[in-house]
Amino acid sequence: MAEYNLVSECVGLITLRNPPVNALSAAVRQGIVDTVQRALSDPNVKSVVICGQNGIFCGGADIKEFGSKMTGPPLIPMFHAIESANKPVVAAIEGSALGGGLELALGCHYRIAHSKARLGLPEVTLGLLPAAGGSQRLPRLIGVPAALSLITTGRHVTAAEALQLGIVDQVTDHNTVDAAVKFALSVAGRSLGPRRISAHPCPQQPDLDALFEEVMQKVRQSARGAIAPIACVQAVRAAATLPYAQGMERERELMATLFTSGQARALQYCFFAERAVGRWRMPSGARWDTSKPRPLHKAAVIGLGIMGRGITVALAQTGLSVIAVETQEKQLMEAKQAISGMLERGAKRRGVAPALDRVIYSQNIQAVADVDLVIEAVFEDIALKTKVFQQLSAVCKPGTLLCTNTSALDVDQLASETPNPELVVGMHFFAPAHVMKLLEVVYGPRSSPQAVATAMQLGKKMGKASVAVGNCRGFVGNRMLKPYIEEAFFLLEEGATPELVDQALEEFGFAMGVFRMSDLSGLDVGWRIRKGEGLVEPGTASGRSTRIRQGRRYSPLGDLLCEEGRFGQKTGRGWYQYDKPGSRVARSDPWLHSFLGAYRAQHGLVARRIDHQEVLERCLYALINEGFHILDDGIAAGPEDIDVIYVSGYGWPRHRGGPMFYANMVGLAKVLERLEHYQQLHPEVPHLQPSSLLRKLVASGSPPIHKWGEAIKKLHSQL
Ligand code: 3H9
Repeated sequence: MAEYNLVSECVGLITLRNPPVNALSAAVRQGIVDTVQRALSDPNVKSVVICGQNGIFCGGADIKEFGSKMTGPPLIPMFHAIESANKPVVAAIEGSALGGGLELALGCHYRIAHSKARLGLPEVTLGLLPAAGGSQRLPRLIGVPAALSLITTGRHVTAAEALQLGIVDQVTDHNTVDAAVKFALSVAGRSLGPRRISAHPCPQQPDLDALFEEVMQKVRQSARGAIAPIACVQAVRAAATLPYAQGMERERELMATLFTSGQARALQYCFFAERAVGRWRMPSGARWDTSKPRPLHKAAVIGLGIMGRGITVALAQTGLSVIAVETQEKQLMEAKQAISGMLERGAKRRGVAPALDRVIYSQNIQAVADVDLVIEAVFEDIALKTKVFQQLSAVCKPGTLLCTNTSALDVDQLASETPNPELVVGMHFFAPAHVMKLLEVVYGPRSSPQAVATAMQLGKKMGKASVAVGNCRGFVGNRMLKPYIEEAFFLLEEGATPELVDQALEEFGFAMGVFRMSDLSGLDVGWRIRKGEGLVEPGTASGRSTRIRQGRRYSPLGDLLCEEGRFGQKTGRGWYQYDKPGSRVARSDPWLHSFLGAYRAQHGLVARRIDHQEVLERCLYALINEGFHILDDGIAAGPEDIDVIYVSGYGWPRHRGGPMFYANMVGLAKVLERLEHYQQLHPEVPHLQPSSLLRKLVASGSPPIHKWGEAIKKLHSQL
């Protein structure tokens, strides 16, 4: 709703009231219509100020209303009524003015922002475009190139940038409403014609066609199949080339297509999933966030390899003091140089001073005695990590949280090496740790809720999508990746090429196909893990290797490449070839193709034609099937947790919502049918065996994804 007050005797003050972000729900829209009418018809009122309660102007249209039938007054006529008012209307922007919130402000005649405010049109991130006139007004106000940059990316700008761009008229460090009321008084009675943005054409832009062509090309490339960014360019083009009324019609048409699209549903699902995961429930539905996180002032990182360095930077950037420990002097000096460089570059990008003095370097583990939290990031070896944990237990003050950065090892086993297993959690960072968005917080059966709450809050402070997951081999992300990669290997055996598999996955929207990704992260990583699992047989290179190991189909292709010294980008050769070690441009390698031919001949395999559909079904459904196992095992609290992990850490295209959302969109019955089909063809591949949860969900009528939680609980209670 909206509240109305008369202030300074002649200013009508309208306050949006809809916590927490004053979203434009039906009640708020009705409130604005009513209060604007009241202010305009009151002869005592000379000008009007619109603000939001609780330090936030407006977070835009109410996204929760999108799925249901529209009630209440629509936005567009409401903004027109404000713009055509005969008294000046001033927006007082505190906190955020986003989406419909900024569109409301653009309908006003003047905009005053607090210096800490952020403004933007993020609709594209929800699979939409600013369709309450934003795509038509913003280019008219700030010019086509700047509007394209904001609308196609959804980027938020600071008040200072908004002032520079001409979005706001004034920035204040003081009380924004007071400043806006003062401003409103000063402009009372002035002619409003020049302030009505819709009445102006866009500022002149030379060579408009070339500009749009270039932008469209760039947007298509980065959109990776998402349709909203393209519609955003088309809408701005309409603003630049058509009269306002026709431009609005084009905006409406484009929005109509987007609004009901599967992509918009997927992106809006991601928005809510990220927030739900932040509340990190237990699989049972119980919530742990009632447990108060511990205050953290001082942290330590043990082991300064690539991961340890990134973690040190991430910690220092959140404002913590960090003791960075590496036992070898040479490595310590190298790490110091690398960490300082990363901190300096990061600070330059963010326009702040580098936090160099927040990091203290030491060769001695005793230096961590008084820290509140330690993140161990030594080499991925359980014996080594065990030793470090034993040392830490002896050195650290009572109550210090002990976290292990592991991608697969048993967190509970490490916890059992300490006298206080409740203080142990896993923090699975992704390289580079100061850049990558995802953090899996792994709780063992004995981790205390407070320890997990503290790790989750630390992740949030680092700006990460933090997801609490249970303890199992590979946790959630890597456990699901295993069948995905194995299917890709099997497809090569059966006749596919790395190029074909990668193309299918990249057309689906992955940032990188499985083989390009494997070349980037290093083939030796998986080789080492498979060796640890006893899967790699000696003599593989001689061709004597078997393709059934530990009772199931196994492809030794990755091992064979490693035996050839082909570790991927770092050696200049892997599934592709590179101009030089470290180069990023993957080129087809004729050697690899003849190697695959020879391998198939050696094993009596006849290459067959494999199409993109089969690549997607086998790789993605195998991954999704593992996701259902994970839900069944209670390792992830819900499908949202899995989806956030895949979208923020594994390059899954956000506009497809994550693997579990995708399964829901494709239809659970179809996923089950295809898994059964492939399982019949490949009975020696256990990961194609449909999970019992998937079967049960299909048998119970394939409930929509938001009802899976209920269904899972019911299924478990029937056991
Ligand atoms: C639009 O405007 C379309 C128009 O162009 C025209 C259409 C015709 N609606 O993020 P937080 C909830 S599209 C409903 O944790 P923060 C959110 O779910 C919209 N609910 O807080 C959460 O709920 P819960 C374009 C919303 O302080 C709670 O508020 N606008 C909305 O970290 C707190 O959210 C956007 O895309 C909403 N619009 O960040 C802006 N926004 O507590 C989306 C939030 O139950 N919003 N909620 O989990 C944001 O970016 C951030 O929420 C914001 C605050 C920066 C505002």
